[in-house]
Amino acid sequence: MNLVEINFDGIVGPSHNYAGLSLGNIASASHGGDTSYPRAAALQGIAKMRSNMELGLAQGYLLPLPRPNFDLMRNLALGAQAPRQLIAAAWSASSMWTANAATVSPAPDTADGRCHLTPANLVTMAHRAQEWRDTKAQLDIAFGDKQHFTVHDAVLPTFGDEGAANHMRFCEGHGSAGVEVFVYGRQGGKFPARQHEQASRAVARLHGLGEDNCIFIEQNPDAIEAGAFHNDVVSVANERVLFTHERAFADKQRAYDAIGAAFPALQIVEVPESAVSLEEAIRTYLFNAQLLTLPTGEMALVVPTECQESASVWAWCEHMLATNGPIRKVIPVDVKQSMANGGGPACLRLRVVADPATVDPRFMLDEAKADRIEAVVAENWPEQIDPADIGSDALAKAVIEAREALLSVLSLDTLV
Ligand code: SUG
Repeated sequence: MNLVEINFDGIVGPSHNYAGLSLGNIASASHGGDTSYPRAAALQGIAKMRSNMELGLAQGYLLPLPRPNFDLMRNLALGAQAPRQLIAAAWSASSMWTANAATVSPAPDTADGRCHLTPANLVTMAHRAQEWRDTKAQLDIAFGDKQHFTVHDAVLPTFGDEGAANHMRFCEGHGSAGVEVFVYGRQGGKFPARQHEQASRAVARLHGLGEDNCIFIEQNPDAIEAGAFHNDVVSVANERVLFTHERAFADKQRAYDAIGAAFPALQIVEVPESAVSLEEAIRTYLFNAQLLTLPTGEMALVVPTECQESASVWAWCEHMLATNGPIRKVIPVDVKQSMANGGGPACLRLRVVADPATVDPRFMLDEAKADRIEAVVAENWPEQIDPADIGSDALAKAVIEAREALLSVLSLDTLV
């Protein structure tokens, strides 16, 4: 088995828009009502995938979900006079943030030696709660090889689950056994805590993780209050490394000790408040980075260009590179269309450790396919969407036809 990390990015859908739907997500709230540029958004995402492939890394993708969601509109009896935000929910392209598509436990960690995936119920936000069944339909195809994968149903919506965005994995190498860390929030603050502890524990049980290879840690309520609606806004892990803001966890020493006890090779790269404030980290998404192991064995951090534009964040990155730490490269990428809705490079990808030969090839990217996807996007994705356009029949038709053109080019018409 050739177990490698494959990043499955969400292709940004043709209905990408700014509706201010996510309470507690500061970018979403502050850009609500802006004009969006779906074509540019999708091209930015494809450019990021290409850039990671050029680093020599395996790349896959998941497809936009059917929008507008007429089932949801019927379910909530959404006529033309319905509240704008509810109509916008049925149009949301939020499935682009595949870090929320599912939680993934690779085969070396699980009791039955299969890779387990549980789609996230995303129950806290109406526009996201509609995603999981359609997401699962894709996971069922992409990871349909039952000898190597098990795809579960989402956990009961009583317990909010937001998927891989609140999950980290530590290991010596991606193909070796790992320790999985689930980060949950406690309700009662100004903003919703979207990840429930019981959802994390249920996912760990479903995946067959053991007492010694999974840990549950509370997120710092101050971080949620400052706008870190998922843990991946304030920390990210890869192999031995935890890259984190010092205020990410409710009790940082306990968190570091617990991870270190289960995984003694742990290396912590902590960014202190004195170097980058929590607010600046959240504004620039320094931690919503892809921390990647390059074929040379070095680690690279793929950050949004917003980091380069921030004096304190960039000074910290330069300082980090000048020291002898485990992260040897920082690579800025432009994902501004997604960032304006609170989605950085890490939100846009779901990590799956697997042998690429066991994944349905229709979900794997290569340069020729990237060319074809780009051509479909350039020809069919709306150039811009003004908030007043949401709900219009003409735009609905354009969005549906654009997605169908993509499915057809990728031989995935069964998802229509
Ligand atoms: O769920 N934004 C997404 C961003 C998800 C980011 N994902 C991770 N951190 N992994 C969310 O809040 C905004 C949609 C709008 O307002 O139109 C939105 O859904």
